Amino acid sequence: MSTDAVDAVVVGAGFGGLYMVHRLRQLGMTVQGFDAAGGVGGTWYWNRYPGARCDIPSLFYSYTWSAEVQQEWRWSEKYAAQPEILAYAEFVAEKYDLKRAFAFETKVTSAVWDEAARHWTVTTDRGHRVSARFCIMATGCLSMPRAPGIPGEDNFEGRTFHTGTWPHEPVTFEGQKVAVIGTGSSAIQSITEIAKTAHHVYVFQRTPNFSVPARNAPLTEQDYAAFWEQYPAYRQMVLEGTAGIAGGSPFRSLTAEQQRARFEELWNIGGAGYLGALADLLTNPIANDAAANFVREKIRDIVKDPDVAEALLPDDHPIGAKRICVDTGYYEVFNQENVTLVNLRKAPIEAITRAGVRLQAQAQEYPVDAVVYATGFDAMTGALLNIDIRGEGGFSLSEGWRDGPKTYLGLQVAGFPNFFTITGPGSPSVLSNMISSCEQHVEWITDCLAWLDANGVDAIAADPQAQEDWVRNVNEAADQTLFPKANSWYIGANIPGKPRVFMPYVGGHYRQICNTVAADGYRGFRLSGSADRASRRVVRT
Ligand code: NA7
Repeated sequence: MSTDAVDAVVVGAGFGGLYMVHRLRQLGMTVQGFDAAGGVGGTWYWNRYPGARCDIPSLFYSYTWSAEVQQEWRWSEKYAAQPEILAYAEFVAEKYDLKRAFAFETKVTSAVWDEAARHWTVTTDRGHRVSARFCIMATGCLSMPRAPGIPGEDNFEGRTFHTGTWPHEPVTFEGQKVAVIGTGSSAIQSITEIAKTAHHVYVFQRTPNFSVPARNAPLTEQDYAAFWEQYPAYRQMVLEGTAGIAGGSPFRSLTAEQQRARFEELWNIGGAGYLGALADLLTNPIANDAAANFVREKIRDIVKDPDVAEALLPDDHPIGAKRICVDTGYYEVFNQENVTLVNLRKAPIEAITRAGVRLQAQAQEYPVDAVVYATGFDAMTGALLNIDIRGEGGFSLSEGWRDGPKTYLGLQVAGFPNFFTITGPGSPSVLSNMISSCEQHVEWITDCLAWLDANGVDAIAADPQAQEDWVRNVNEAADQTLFPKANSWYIGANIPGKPRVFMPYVGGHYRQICNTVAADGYRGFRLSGSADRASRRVVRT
């Protein structure tokens, strides 16, 4: 097998990988990208289920690194739907000729650090073998769909779907009976769409979730004008690392009436901004209860059948400690004749049968034409650990992360030189605006690579002690909040046997910490070797 040589391999053609390729090229590096998908877009390539939509406003879920893209692209709605976000990724990829860097429909199977040669050897399921000085993982946080592992899944004779790997061809549920398994964000978005045409939708709920109305709407000229007016201040907040941080007052500084007015105001505005109702909503259990009770009241108001309403009330986690869902008519859909909530707390699913879904104990069966698994992802670490990644001494990442992921700043792993993770565990990632976080990591990595060359440094890897300190910091930050109180995918609780470690960094000032580390000559990183690397660039013909 011949080995192709480049300066850097980038795994993933989502928003992180696309921008990374662009910046590497600007450094004059040769790049080989890989993606299992047939095109760019990452999570937005795969999640084509009905109703798939971003839960961050489109104007903010946009790249800021290209003034041309900002001027030329126009979002049609406050919260863009999946096809529009995918079109945006394609627009950027075309504009900057980024697709050329990628081999699509190609899964990376291994990445192995060659100690002597000081480079990574990356192999794929299509026979590529590429050597690269840098290996950059832009593999996404929600890119490894999780099959629920219910007995009999293969026996079902109807159509089966997973929201995270939705087919490209049009899917119709017109006149059909459909089972949707799960009530997370993907289910909550898809149920309302599927119920528009299906004969009947059975919603199999194990754990109720909090959802707030999106109040989506077309974007107007005035919306754009208002956005550009506040843009410099927003950009400043992004750079200071304070964008998206709750701006409300603390619970105790408000009277009960004022609290209620605040909840009502944000409920009416719509969106996940509800969690910013109080400054201490995610740290103070009493404040959290008040915000949660307000939503429970809304559910009782909206859902006409009191038994169904009761079953929909989230009761096992603080609001926001699991990712809050943002919906369009979710609770209302249970007032439709053609939607039934199946409460799995009364009787769990025993098996998928040839004809549908059978519950335990009750021996009740729901015959359906289609089953939609909206059962989530092996989040944050799943895609990385699906690749055989080996660093110094052949040590594998899966061995190193057996008790949970360990990184320094969510950017690097001790023992894995010149290996970077964009929005890796231990960085704000899924608890931030993912596009902003991708940009920040890409820019930090770009600066780092330029600095290595400028200083004649061959390789960089996290120092084990700095990594331990950072992991402790990530845990301590989480312990100051209510996040660890939920069995969420943030903590790996949705995957049987996955170590329970809170993965995103919620301590604040993250961007400044990364900048200071760099300004201090990459404090906490081990720098090794010295070579005139810039003149040893891999040139591709
Ligand atoms: P989530 O939020 O992980 O939701 C998965 C849902 O599937 C959740 O309600 C689970 O219930 C349910 N589930 C999983 N396995 C089963 C079985 N075996 N039986 C019944 N129900 C099951 O994934 P999503 O795709 O909705 O959203 C992921 C993120 O994407 C979201 O947070 C946004 O950031 C975008 P459980 O709670 O485990 O009882």
